Amino acid sequence: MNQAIEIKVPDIGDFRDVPVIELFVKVGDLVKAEDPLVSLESDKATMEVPAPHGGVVKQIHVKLGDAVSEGSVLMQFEGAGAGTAAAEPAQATKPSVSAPPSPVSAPAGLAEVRIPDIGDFKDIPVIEIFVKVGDTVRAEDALLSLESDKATMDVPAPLGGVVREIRVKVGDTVSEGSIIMALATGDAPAVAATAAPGAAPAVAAALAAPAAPAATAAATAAAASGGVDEAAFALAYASPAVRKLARETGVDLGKVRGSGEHGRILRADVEAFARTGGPAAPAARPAAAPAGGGAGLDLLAWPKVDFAKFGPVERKELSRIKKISGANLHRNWVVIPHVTTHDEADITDLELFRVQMNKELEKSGVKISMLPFMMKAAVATLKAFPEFNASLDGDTLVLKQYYHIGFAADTPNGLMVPVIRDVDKKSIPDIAREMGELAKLAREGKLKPDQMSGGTFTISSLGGIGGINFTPIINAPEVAIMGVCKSFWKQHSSDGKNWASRLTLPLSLSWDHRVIDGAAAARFNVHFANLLADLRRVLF
Ligand code: CAO
Repeated sequence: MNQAIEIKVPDIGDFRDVPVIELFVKVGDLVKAEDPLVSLESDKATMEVPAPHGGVVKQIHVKLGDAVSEGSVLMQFEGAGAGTAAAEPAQATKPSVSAPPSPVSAPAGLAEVRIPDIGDFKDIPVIEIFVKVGDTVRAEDALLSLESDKATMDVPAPLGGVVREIRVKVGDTVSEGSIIMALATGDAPAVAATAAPGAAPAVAAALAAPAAPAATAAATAAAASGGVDEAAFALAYASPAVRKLARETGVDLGKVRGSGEHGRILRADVEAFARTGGPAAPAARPAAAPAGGGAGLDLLAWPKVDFAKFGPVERKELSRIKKISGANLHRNWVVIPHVTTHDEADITDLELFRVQMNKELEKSGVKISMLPFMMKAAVATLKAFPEFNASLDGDTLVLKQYYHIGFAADTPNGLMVPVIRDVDKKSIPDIAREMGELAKLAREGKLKPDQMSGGTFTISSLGGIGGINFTPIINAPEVAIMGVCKSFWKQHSSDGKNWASRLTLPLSLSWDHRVIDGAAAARFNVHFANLLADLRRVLF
């Protein structure tokens, strides 16, 4: 006898009130055991609830956006299978995500690990993979390492399991949401589904999407669509069910623009793509960005010299950070019309004040160098010259109303630029303390992406080392950078008659001539120098 049976949300670990983001079935659909029914997505994980058994969908009790928890009734089934099977799902999803740093998608025993929120970073290369297929990992174990031009980041396992599949290789680039590997969790078998007697069908289904068995569909699709980019397919932000659908319908997932939250590709996106056969319109490129092929400079080839002909040499590969930051510096130098304006600030009084302040703070353990004062002076100057606290977006200038100041830090791995947020709201000792902490993290290679992003202006201080002037390279998309060298004593006179020795700080402001004019840059420096000469105007 056919009878209706309620399908409930299985055990989903500690998650509560998780929104339904996708419904894979409608009333009247005939589903098989383990077919995905709905997708739930919290801020940390995406979970597909599979059918515990086959049946016909009689009623659906949830709609997109509804928040559900373990035990919430999702739908009712009717069918022969429904009457006999247990009400509990065959294999409840158990993400057991205690403090998951990266989002997972867990279709009944198989968790797809994605790149977590890594700030504004995009297309970051994978530089190392710490695990191989078959390895057992615990939650928080490092899975792989990414390296941007500014930081190296380890991506930890969001939950424990056995590595079933690795979807990336060293050198691939990834962004937030890219799927990097699949972990067999809970009771799921550790070996390939086909070789494991009793492997959960959902596991097999999930694996079938990217694995070889789908080759026929993929090959047909490739022929029809001009070839599937497997690397882009593997990294697309989509659930296993959607990936499977893409394979079945011959859609190259890498070309589909996701309409879901954070660009997640939904079933409807794949269906629409399959219908129209074309990719969604490409995102508009900001006009300020350089053309992909560069400026097409027709330059002489780089000279190839056998240096060993002239004397002994040693070859040493550039560090990874240097290689990446070098590429960024090169782009910024070539694309931005840099001009550097030099000036000097009289910091005689400020230095006395700084020394006095350090005496008073001796017991607190905070030591204040010239840099925190320069940060404060920079903010006050940026407020007076807002176009320096801006970025170009095509023909539009985006004027920022916050003051996050980056500072260049010299580290054994290369140059890093940590950012101190809301400098306008912080005291000098607070800035000094935070700067010390960030500089330490930078030297240890432990800066997090959000500690290096969002800067609006940068100060590059070589004052602790030496130099008279230099040309700092603008840290795009910022439009100006203040370079500072070592202070020195200089005879100064304002009338040519009375002379005095003044401690003088050399300033080198590089600015983007597309945004800033020479007169504004000279005024900026004068304003900045005047503030340092009388910092009471900034501090009080
Ligand atoms: N003139 C004279 N002395 C200065 C000075 C200046 N402009 N700036 C700093 N000093 C002094 C400090 O007071 C300190 O003196 P004491 O040891 O006697 O107290 C000493 O130089 C060392 O300072 P510091 O470098 O430790 O501290 P800081 O706050 O000035 O700088 C940091 C911190 C992280 C910016 C710095 O250590 C650093 O890495 N600088 C290099 C940045 C760089 O590479 N820039 C080039 C990038 S290319 O565009």
